[in-house]
Amino acid sequence: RLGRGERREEAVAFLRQFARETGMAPETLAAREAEVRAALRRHGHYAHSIDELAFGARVAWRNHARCIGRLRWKSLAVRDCRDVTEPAAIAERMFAHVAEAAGRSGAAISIFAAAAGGVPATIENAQMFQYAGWIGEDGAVLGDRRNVELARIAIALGWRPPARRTAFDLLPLIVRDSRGHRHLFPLPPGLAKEVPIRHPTLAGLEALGLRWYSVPCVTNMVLTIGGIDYPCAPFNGYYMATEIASRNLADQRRFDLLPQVADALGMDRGDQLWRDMALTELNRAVLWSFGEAGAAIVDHHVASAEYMEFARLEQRAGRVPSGDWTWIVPPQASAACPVFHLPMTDMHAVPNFYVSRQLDG
Ligand code: NRG
Repeated sequence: RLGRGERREEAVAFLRQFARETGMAPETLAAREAEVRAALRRHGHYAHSIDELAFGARVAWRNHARCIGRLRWKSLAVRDCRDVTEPAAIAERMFAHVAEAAGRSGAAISIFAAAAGGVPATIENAQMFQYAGWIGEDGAVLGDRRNVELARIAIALGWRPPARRTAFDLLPLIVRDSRGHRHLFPLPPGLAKEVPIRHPTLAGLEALGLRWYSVPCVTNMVLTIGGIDYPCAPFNGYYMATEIASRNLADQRRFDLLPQVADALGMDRGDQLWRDMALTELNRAVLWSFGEAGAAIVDHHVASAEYMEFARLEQRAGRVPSGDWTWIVPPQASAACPVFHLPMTDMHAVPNFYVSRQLDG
């Protein structure tokens, strides 16, 4: 991605930022800079120290303009997995990552090998957990429309889907090795902690049998630190309810469930605002169900308030927070959230995460 000169510039800028923000002695920085310059001259590559790696991953999160949940960027737990390179070992490590994540609410990242010369093994799925999309004989889709193709690929690679297909069939993990060959890893049973969606007061919703997995773990973004790319660096935090209720279950290109939800809740679809009512009650149901299940979740009002606090703290630290308004403003109660009224710009600062393949929310 970067030419040699650009990589050197990014590396030096990163080391200086690391030194500045961690209060490193000037001699220590000078020695490290010389070491990295020499490594880049000789190999076109250098290895981050564990502290540089952890700092770089946290700052990448802090810089990522699309994330509303950055207030706790300093607490990101960083797992150094750079010596884990075989697909089976990567799958095993990621199963452990999401199993740990289900029991705690903090954010974590597992960082596998950097791209040095060639591309190391990467994960093909956009997330650890995703529901398959099935096209029926009548052309209707069961499940997640976004994952029709991924389900086909998984089957072509030898996956045996459940005998009776449902709208919530979890797809296996697909890891691409450094030669480009794909390897399939079915999820261990019970790995995904799924939450059945019920409404606290309206009984009708439960009959739809909706559910969602509790841990969002993004597996298709590239982490870039100091000119070095980590194309396999899956991370997780926790859900904001609108991601599930206002987008995944509601979007016409995803589960497209608003009409069923409105009917199940006995709403009058002759009312001009039936969609708004269905969206609100579905958000209430997701928030309540996650809470009942003991799974971490945040609503868009709290998330917006926390983002405002993040922006304030960044300014106080003398930094300009990067923000992408079209991503930060929640798809629910937009102007009633303070972030709607906050001017934002995306500086595309590095370290950062960027999208290598498909990702739309
Ligand atoms: N919108 C996607 C998930 C994207 C990342 N969201 C998080 N990330 N909350 C979805 O599945 O709805 N995180 O690391 O917590």
